[in-house]
Amino acid sequence: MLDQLEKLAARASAELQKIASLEDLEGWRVSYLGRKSRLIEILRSLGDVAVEERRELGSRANQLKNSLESQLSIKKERLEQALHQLLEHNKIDITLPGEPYQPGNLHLTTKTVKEICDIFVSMGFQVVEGPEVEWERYNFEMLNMPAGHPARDGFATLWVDYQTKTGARPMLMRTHTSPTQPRVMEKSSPPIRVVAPGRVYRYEATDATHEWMFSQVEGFAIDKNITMADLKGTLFEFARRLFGQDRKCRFRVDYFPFVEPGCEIAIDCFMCGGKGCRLCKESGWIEILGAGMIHPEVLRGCGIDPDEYSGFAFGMGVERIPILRYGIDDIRLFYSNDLRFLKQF
Ligand code: FA5
Repeated sequence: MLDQLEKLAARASAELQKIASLEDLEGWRVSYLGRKSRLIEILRSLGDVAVEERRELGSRANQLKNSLESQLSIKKERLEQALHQLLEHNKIDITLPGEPYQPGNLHLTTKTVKEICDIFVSMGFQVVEGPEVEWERYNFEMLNMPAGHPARDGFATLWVDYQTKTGARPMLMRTHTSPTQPRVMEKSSPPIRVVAPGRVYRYEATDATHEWMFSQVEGFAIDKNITMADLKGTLFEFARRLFGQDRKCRFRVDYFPFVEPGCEIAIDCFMCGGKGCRLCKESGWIEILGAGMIHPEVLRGCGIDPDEYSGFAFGMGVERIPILRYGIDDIRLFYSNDLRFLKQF
């Protein structure tokens, strides 16, 4: 028994040295000095021990109990001191004034894209995104604009400096969001109803209504028996929801190689009320989107049979919508990072 006590003393002291937290110290106390600990058990059972042995064992057990108790209180004091120092060191003065911070807000373009997409989502369209650095194949060829097609000139292109082994340079900054059409068509089959927002790039001189980088939202629907009436109904409903019933919409024939027939929608100029001004280039109208029935060749090129399916597509300039709504007279304000402008929306 005496031998057991000595081993217990050695183990308890060794363990105590390793303890680094008050929680662990409490655990140590319970196992060596708690009611169910071996030491207390020995003390409790002294009555059953032979008289000759009892005195020595009792005195050693009590000695050990006192020693462990004093080691415990020294350790506790040290740990509390260390904790106190740590808290003092990291003390936060909550009475000091806070650092002022400027709350941010979403960019006007981001908000508008979200609003446009929400309208189409409520009509059953799904939102997808395509890459901004695009292959010539998707941006032009699969949209019925093979190399040398004159319509390519309308999309003043920023080419990426990347050359294939054969010397071709097929990579570009997408000039419109229409490449999402072949990308989606290749991977899925009708019925398809998709809107695809994103940034596009054009190598062109900037003015009040033209930027070299701007945003578009593409939309297209492909199914059996889709007609021009579906396109018109969808876009008029969209324009009414976005601009209200009062704004006038003009639906006019236009040409894009990837649709047949093609059209454009314009909204009457808010600034001059349709009389003609700098913003609308004296026309009274601001064009917001191009659209049409997807060309059968485009469908066929993506593995969709044009005798069975038809579809409509549209692509709108995002910035032109807040321009119309809030009377912003220069598109260049959007990306010149002037917080006085951006914080208004
Ligand atoms: C296109 O980009 C076609 N991909 C649209 C389309 C899609 C037609 C599907 C048919 C079917 P366009 O180049 O016209 O078309 O551009 C579409 C819209 O983007 C324009 O109506 C205009 O609102 C906006 N936009 C065009 N160029 C600029 C520019 N430089 N800065 C700001 N917005 C522009």
